[in-house]
Amino acid sequence: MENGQSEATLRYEALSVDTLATRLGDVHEVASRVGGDPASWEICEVGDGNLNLVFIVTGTTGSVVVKQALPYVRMVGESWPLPLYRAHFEYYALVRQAKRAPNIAPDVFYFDKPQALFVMEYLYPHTILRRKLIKGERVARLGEIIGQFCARTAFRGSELSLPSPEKKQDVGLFSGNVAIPAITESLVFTDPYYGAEMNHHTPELSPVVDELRRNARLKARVQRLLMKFTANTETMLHGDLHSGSIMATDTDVRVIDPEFSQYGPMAFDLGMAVANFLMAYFSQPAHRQDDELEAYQTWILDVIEACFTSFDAEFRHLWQTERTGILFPRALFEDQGNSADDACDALLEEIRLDALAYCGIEMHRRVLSLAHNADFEEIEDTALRARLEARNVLMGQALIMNPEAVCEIPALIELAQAYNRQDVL
Ligand code: SR1
Ligand code: MG
Repeated sequence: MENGQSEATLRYEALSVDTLATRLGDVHEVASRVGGDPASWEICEVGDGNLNLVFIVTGTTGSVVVKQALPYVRMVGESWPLPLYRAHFEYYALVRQAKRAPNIAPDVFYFDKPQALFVMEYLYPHTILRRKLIKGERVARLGEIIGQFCARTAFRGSELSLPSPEKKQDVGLFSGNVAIPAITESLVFTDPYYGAEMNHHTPELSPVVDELRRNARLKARVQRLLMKFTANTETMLHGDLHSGSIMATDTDVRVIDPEFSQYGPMAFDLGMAVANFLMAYFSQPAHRQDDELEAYQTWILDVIEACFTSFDAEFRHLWQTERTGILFPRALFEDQGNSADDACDALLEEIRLDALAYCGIEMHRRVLSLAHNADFEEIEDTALRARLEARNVLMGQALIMNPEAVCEIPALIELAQAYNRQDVL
């Protein structure tokens, strides 16, 4: 059974900076880390995400982060209710990630199920990667670590590795988290491709958007990918691996916020992460002076290449060393004198093609659907913003329609460079 208090404890109540110390002051896992008199704790609400409350709590000996779900979507308000139980799944995901990809997710110290809250490690001096990319800061081994994280969680959460009953039970558990996949299914896969109510986009981008939405072959292809997404329980995903879900220093990389975790296709997280690197790449002309633009954009492309290369290398390593599940068993291959290397190559190619297509969809939804990203959104000159977004939208379309053309990573990099030179608006 998962850790947590009984349902009989206090009724849910949203925390505030005024009530947090009283409510959590006598919780040993919190008080022992924060230190001092709870009445003197420094408490700030820092949630800048779309859904939850997030507090940093500091005392005489340290700091912790408290995250609590609200019964509605924070960015929209009470008109969009969202079940509190989603926080339980975020906690379950953090616990699983800690085992599957050690030292990347924050440590969790305390979980209160009825209050839909958990308390975790305060990452310091880490900052949100998206802000670093907008500022033009570099992070050592960024692509390598994200690729490794995606490979480890994909492989170790699947029946390539896990005992089948354990994995199937977990799929059963996560299938209770129905509200979260529904958001991804509409906001990511569907809304960008028609005039959905909550959508918005830069006005000057309209000619590109209108043409995209008239492309029936594109919409059919995205729906096939959605079908795969809804029907596929290959592994436990992070589910929202954008650059706001990554915190970093110049030399350390951590992945936070698996609040959109669900079982799904192995390629999904890799595709999302790369999409966010590509959006950082395309938005750079608005954030950098000419003298540093090219070098910084080249660094982002190197991050993308490293991400794919390290995903492949780590997946192959796990294939050799941890293939203990029911899939591709050694009994069928090595024990019969057959190599399983070709099977691994073929699977990796399929994952890469799907990742490229999911990448294209994420590139679309962040400029066309509800939840945009700051990389583009903070560009005040809307004509410039639209020009850069157009490159991003068109490359996204190419990735969805013909991922095979850029299955080799150097070709993907060349395609990004070609769109980066292209002016459609
Ligand atoms: C209503 S939530 C909107 C988006 O924010 C999160 O970051 C997810 O990406 C979700 O799709
Ligand atoms: Mg988030």
